[in-house]
Amino acid sequence: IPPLADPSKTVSSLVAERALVSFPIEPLTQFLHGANLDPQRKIRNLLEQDPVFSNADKPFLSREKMYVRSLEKAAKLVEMRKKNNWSDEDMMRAMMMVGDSTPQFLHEALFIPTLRTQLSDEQQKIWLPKAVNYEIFGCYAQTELAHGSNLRKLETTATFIPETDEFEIDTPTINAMKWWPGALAQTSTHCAIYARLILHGKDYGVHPFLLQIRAPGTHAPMPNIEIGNLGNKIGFNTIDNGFMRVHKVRIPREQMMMRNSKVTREGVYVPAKNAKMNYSTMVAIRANIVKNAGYALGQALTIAIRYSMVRVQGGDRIPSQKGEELKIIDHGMQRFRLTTSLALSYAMLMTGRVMTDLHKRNLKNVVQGEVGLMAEVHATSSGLKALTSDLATAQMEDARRACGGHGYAWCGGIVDILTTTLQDVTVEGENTILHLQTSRWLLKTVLQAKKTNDLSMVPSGLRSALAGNHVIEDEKSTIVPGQPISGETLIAAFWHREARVLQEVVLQILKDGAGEEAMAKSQVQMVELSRTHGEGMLVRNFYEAIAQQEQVIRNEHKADPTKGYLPVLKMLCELHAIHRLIEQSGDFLEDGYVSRRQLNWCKDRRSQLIDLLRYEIIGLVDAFDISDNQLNSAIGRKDGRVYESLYEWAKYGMTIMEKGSQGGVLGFDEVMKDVLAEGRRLNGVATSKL
Ligand code: 6QA
Ligand code: FAD
Repeated sequence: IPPLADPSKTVSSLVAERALVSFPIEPLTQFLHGANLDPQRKIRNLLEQDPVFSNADKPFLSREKMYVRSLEKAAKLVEMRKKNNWSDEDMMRAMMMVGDSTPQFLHEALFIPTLRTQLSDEQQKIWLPKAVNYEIFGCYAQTELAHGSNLRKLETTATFIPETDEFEIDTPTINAMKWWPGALAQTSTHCAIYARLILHGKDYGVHPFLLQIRAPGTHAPMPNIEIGNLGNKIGFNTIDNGFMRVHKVRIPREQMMMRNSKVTREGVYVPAKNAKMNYSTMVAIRANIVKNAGYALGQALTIAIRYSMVRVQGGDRIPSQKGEELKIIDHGMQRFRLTTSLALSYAMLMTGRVMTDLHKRNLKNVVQGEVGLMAEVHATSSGLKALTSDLATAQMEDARRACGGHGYAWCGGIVDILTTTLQDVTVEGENTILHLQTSRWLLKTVLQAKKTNDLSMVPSGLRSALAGNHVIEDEKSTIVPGQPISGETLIAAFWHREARVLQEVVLQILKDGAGEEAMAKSQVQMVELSRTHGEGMLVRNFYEAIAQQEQVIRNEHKADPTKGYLPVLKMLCELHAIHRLIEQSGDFLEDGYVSRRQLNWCKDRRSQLIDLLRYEIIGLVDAFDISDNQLNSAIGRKDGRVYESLYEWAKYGMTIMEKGSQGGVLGFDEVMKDVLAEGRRLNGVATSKL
């Protein structure tokens, strides 16, 4: 956003709001970011000193210029990495701090991890240094024009040619051409290409290979490779998503990625311990999407909540207002929308951590050839990726609407983050497909437990919910009017709901014969099952994160956990669980787990919590620690100087628009002059007289 004069000034309403927050912000920021915080801030300081990382011009650029600008940022990051000796993790941090997407993301987050998890140690010695030093730049080419979700039906082939010890890569039909890969159209020199392995006429299914696609020096496509750009998308337009046709291109056998499955010089196939090891990049990105969902929503809410404390509109007829208008945050509906979304973003952040830890544990195992955790990690990351990307994008859109007209403007800042994040419901597996994966795993686990009479695989909360009679009479209820509702009660409610949905799906599927046919028939219920599973995890992980932090504050920080941010987080957590229960109350009410009267008490408690949190929410968003350059928002800036900033932004836009017509008014000389002159002529006014 264009800078303003007198940068130390903050509008008085935000100063007053911040003064009312009950806890110091920094310890909460430290809790949210953990060990990442210091390196993150160090890197951000470096970035923000360099004008190349300013995002002010982004909305005014053509798509071509946007792409080149993002490459300039990427090139600078590469330079900085070398100069500052950044690790892979530092580079990921830097990319997240840029506040813009660059094609480098595909190289760093998809291509290099694919090399690390799919290349053998010997192959890594050759290829990793090239990739890490940017001698080559890569992308992930899996999806085809006609197939993306169902990987078993990809058509690209890699046929072994024993005579020359090579593979021949081919996209035999138009449908088979690679379609969608980011950084494929212009940026990459190489790609990880997923193709069916054909050995002596036999099809061994989809495997990864390394393919050079552009020539060194000229960057022209290699012979027999046709590459193109897919054009504009809803967002993410700094990235060159592309297509590629490959006509019988030979690569050495050693360019099959052979960490997991192998083909020997004799053409013998050595299978991986688990064929799904080929898919580990997808699992990693799904886990990453879960990790980032709460943060992306937090970014939109930082904008919407700050703006709602500066914007004043309506309410002047309320007698106590004595003719003064209200800050829009003080309209009940605005506060309700934004506070419940904020609770969700925190719940997702807590779950993101659990997902990251689980994924890291699995990755360490997989690289060493241990596959025991894979199915669980695949199921957990699939359902959570689907749930969190759905919820985050829906609530971001709601936050955008909550900013009225200025939310629709690009310079409001939510449009860019929303349209970038919208891809997350599609990429790495369309959300429905992924929910179905989670449900399959849940159903299998429960059916297996039932068959063997061994319930140890079934989580204990679910076990007791499956076994118990959960009708709670009002007089025995742990939901009491005007009182906090305990974590145990709310967690048990979510287990109960999941158990009920699970039982319904199991019964239906058993009735229909328990095979693929039955599951295909029950897709709607299966997606519901995965969602209920994920919703329960969001609630449990939030409570568990708070309980753990309470111990850390007491034992490690030697401080009092009843002071500071923790009591506020507890309210936020309770609000999250109660709000999600009310939002889906049909499921909880149906067989009496929660009575209608108890539901009304829940609603009262929700309102109470939203009121209690009224003067905390600015602290809760400031604690995300998102800089103004990352937000790139005229209305969400930390100093609250919304109207000055909107005006500066529009003036800046005008200078760019006017440049187009060499000092005149863009469009007038080229088009409007004649249209207006013709109008005047028709009205009988001589143009020459004017
Ligand atoms: P099945 P089968 P059982 O947003 C970010 C952004 O980045 C942009 C990057 C975007 C990059 C991409 S890359 C392309 C991603 N493509 C997909 C395809 C989705 N489809 C699939 C599979 O086909 C499945 C998972 C649907 C599986 O299909 O069951 O067939 O393959 O499976 C048999 C059994 O194996 C189990 N299984 C499957 N996968 C795994 C697994 N088990 C462990 N690990 C796995 N990975 C499966 O459950 C089956 O089990 O038999 O027991 O039921 O035969 O038909 O994946 O995703 O889009 O950019 C940035 C800027 C943002 C981030 O920040
Ligand atoms: P489809 O499967 O055609 O989905 C269409 C609809 O059919 C969906 O509603 C889906 O739920 C439904 N459907 C399909 N099958 C079933 C089923 N069995 N049961 C129930 N419903 C079903 N790919 C790469 O390889 N590399 C990349 O870098 C890459 N980047 C991308 C970036 C963007 C911005 C986008 C949009 C896509 C990218 N992709 C990439 C491709 C992406 O991974 C796929 O588009 C995605 O996996 C969805 O697959 P699809 O397009 O085949 O959808």
